Amino acid sequence: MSRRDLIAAAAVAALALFAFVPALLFGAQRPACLDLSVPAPHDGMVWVPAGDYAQGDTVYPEEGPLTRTHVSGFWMDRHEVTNAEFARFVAATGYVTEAERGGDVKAHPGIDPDLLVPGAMVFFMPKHVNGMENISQWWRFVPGANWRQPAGPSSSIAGKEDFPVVEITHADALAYAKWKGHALPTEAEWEWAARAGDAHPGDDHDQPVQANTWQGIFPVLNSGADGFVGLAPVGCYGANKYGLFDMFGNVWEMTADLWRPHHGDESLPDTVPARGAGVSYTIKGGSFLCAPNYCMRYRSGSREPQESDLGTSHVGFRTILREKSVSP
Ligand SMILES: [Ca+2]
Repeated sequence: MSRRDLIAAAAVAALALFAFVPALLFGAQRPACLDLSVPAPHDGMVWVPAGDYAQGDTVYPEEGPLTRTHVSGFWMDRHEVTNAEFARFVAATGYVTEAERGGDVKAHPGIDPDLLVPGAMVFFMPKHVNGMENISQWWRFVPGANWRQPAGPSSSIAGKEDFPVVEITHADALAYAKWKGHALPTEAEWEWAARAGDAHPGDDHDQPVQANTWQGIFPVLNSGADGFVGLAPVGCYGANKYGLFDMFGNVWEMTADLWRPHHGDESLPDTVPARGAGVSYTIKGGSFLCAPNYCMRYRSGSREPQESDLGTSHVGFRTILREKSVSP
């Protein structure tokens, strides 16, 4: 997602009215969540062993071509970074996030100044939509939205200490990771961790049961059949074979990699300024907004670009530790 997506002209589309489907609103059952008071070994991380696999998938064009990839073993946070964890980082360092500071006009020439004030993107569920091309029907840039008040000044994270931190930018996530002595995973590392040992692509195409995704018709009807209609605390669903929670759904997760439109494209340099229009990083795993009718990206091979200095309410992150000396 980028600021320019918001102001793109909507394509003409038939008026879609989804006034009510009351039957789907019954029967939701909340799963039991991970008890974060129980300490995990290696400071909440699990070991992801080395592997070779066919990276990518075949559902959307940006997932190809399938590419043979090797990753070395690494430690990975077993759950997404929580509000409580990010608060400890901010308390220790005095760090101020980019959403709290606002965008840099030099990095976004020609953009509407209203999209550069301190703030971030917030998802709102519309009552109806006119086609699916214009994302501003369900996404808004909200002045004052940031990790402390993810839906804007009238919201807060009180009581949501175990929810994944959101409205975080790539630079914010990197700063947290460095403070911990960790790193952000590469796309290849993240995808291998999400595969959990399955070297073959395409085995995870079905909407996952053990994940916080969207049940119903995006963006107008969410039955909440998986227990949550919005974000969930981390660790509410079963872990994968490596012990990793919420790799699919809940929040998209940032990687260290600059966005490339497909695998094998080496036309971009490895290092560019972290800020600026057109600079996007790859995010993985889908979010609570992923639904079969719109965004089947609750899969290991799915990927999207995320503007480097724009926080949103459905993107978070987890960190890794490349330290062979402490591997099992
Ligand atoms: Ca996730």
